[in-house]
Amino acid sequence: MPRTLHVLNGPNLNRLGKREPAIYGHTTLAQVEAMCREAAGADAIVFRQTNHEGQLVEWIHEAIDEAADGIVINPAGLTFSSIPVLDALKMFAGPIIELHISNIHRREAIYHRSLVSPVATAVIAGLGAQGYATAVRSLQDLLEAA
Ligand code: DHK
Repeated sequence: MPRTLHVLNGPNLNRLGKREPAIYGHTTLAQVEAMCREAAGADAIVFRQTNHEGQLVEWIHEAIDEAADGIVINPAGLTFSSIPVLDALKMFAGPIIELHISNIHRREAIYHRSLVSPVATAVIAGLGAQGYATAVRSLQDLLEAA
């Protein structure tokens, strides 16, 4: 039975490819989406990006209400500030992989304390854009093992 995986992205990720390429690389968000769909194989991908906290919260609600099988989320800057995103993720019963393109623990201190990690099944940080494909495949592995 094909699964549905939601890949949700927060602020400024729409500018991947031209945003601080020394940190985030040259891969665009569209290319990231294609990488996720390729990695997913027969499973369906819902791929979204927003610069607005409330929209990200509502998309998490949709993943809950639509009984998504898993979530990959890069909350971007909201990782470190958003109680609403954390509270929404607490309501999701499936596996959650928190994904960061950069290794947030090697960056400025403001990026070191994720509010999301306590509710994430796993955290991937520092693999670059390829981390998204790794996160999708890891979700599939977690779901297979469940
Ligand atoms: C993306 C962002 O936009 C930053 O705010 C995070 C994360 C890091 C990333 O590496 O994907 O700190």
